[in-house]
Amino acid sequence: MTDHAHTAHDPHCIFCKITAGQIPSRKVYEDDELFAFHDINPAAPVHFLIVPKKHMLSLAHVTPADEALLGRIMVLAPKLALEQGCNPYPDGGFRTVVNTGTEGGQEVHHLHVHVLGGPRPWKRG
Ligand code: DGP
Repeated sequence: MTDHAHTAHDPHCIFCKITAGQIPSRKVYEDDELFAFHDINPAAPVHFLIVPKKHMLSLAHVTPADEALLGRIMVLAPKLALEQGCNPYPDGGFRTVVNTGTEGGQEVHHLHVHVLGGPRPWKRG
């Protein structure tokens, strides 16, 4: 089944396997559309990823039909950041990162938003 520009599930995609429970992860959050889990290689004391369950390759592939879904990710990020132990704004806070394409540093080609936070220094950043 296809949903405009995207595929519901790519059986070869590691993040599709994670959201489907076929590969274990440390889950942070799940609803009908979104899944969040801890990064396997954390670059900060708090480092998790928020992904859409449907397979979307990257931020370069989104369409206006994705506006609500992307908005939901951005509204969810600060809520989960606090729940996962990031300190509150303004002295705490968190970083959100979306790597897009090879030159953008994207290694997993399923759209994901990194949320990083916690006391510094961080491993990267
Ligand atoms: P990016 O470079 O933006 O595509 O980041 C991909 C991130 O995904 C990277 O920080 C490591 C993480 N990652 C890759 N494979 C797995 C996995 O199997 N499980 C988890 N939890 N994270 C993964």
